Amino acid sequence: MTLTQQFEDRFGHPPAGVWAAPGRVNVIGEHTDYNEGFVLPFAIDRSTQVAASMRNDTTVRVSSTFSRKSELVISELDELTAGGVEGWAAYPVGVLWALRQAGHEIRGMDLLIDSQVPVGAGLSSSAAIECAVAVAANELHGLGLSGSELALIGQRAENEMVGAPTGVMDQSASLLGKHGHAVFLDCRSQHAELVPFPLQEEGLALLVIDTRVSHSHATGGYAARRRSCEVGADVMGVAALRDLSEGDLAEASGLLDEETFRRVRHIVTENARVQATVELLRSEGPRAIGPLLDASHVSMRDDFEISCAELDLAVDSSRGAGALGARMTGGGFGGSAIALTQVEDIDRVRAAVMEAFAGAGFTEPLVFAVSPADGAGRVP
Ligand code: GAF
Repeated sequence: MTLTQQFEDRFGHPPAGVWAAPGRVNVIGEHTDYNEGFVLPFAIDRSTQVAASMRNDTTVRVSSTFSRKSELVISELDELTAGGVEGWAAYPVGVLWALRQAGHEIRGMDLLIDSQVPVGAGLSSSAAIECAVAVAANELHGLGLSGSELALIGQRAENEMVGAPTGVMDQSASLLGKHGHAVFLDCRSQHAELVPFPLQEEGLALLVIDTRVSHSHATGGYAARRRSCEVGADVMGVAALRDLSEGDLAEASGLLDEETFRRVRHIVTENARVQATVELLRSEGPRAIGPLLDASHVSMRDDFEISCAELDLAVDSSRGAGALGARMTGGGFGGSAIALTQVEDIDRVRAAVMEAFAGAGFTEPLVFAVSPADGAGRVP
C-alpha cells in the first residue's frame, strides 16, 4: 500500500500531497553548530515522508507507520505548551507549534509519517521528521519560508518541545542538501554554500558503520558538553567559541580548568578542520580529506570525549583495512561512524569491521554506503 493509500485508510480522506526530507551524515564539524561555528554535513539518500492535509480547525492528528498501528496522537494547537507532547509525536507537532510561536497562522493538519532513516543511528531521523513536516506545512499554509528559516523552526521544535539542546546543523542539512554536494554552513550567519562532493566519479564510497549503540541527546553527555562550551566562552570573554582561534589556545590553557580546556580545544581545532576540508574539497576533491577525518575523530575521542569503544573500533578497524579516513559522526556516545573508502576496498573494510566487532563481543554493526542527495521537498 502506498503512503497515500495508508493515509486514506487512516483518516478517511486523501492527503493534499506527500513531502520528503532526508537524514544526514556529517562529514566534519562536530558540536561546532551550537558554538556558532562551521559544519559540513550532507543530506543522505534515505528519507522520511509525510502525507499531509489541512483541517478547518486547530487540531493536529498524527500517526506513523513505525508506531503501533492504531496509534493516533491528537493535539490541540491552541492548548499546546513547550514540552507538552511526549514521544515521537513531539517532533511533528513541535514544528507546527514552533511555526505558531514564530507568529505564523497555523491551522490543524492530518499527518501520516513513514521513514527509511534508521532511528538511533545518529543519522538525524528526528530532524528528517521535523523537516518533512516543515516543508509540508510551509507549502500548504502558503508561508513562503526559506530552507534556512524552516531549519530554525525545526531546531526550535527540538529545543523547546522535545527538550534536546541541539544546534541547527541537522535541519539545515536536511533542508538545504543537494545531490552530489555537501553543505558548508556558517552556523552564526546561517550562510550556506554547496561544496561538490563527487564520490562515485572519484571511485570512492562513504560507508556508514552503525554501531547500534543507542544514544540520547536530551539527557546527559550532549547537554554537559554544551554547558562546558558555554563556560569556556564565558571565561574567555567571547560571545561563542567560534570567536577563538588556535592562537588563543595558549591563553585558554592558563585560564581554564584542564577538562574545559580540552572541550574548547576540540571546538577551536574542529572549526579549523572544517575550513581546511572545504578548501581541500575545492582544490583536490574528496580523496584528499582522509587525514582531516582521522584528526577529527582523535579530537572527539580524547578532547571532547564523546566517542565510545564501539565507535573507536569502527574507526580503527576500517582504517586498518584501507579506508582513507574515518570518524564518528553526529552527537556521539553511540550511533554511527563514517569511513571514506575506495570502491574496490569496500568489501575488505566491511569484513574487517564485522570481524573486529565479533572479536570484541559487540553487537553486529550495520555497514552501508550513503551518497549526497537532494534536500527536503514535495514528492512529485
Ligand atoms: C546532534 C545535534 F542535533 C546537532 O545539532 C549537532 O550538535 C550534532 O549532534 C553534533 O555535531 O546531531
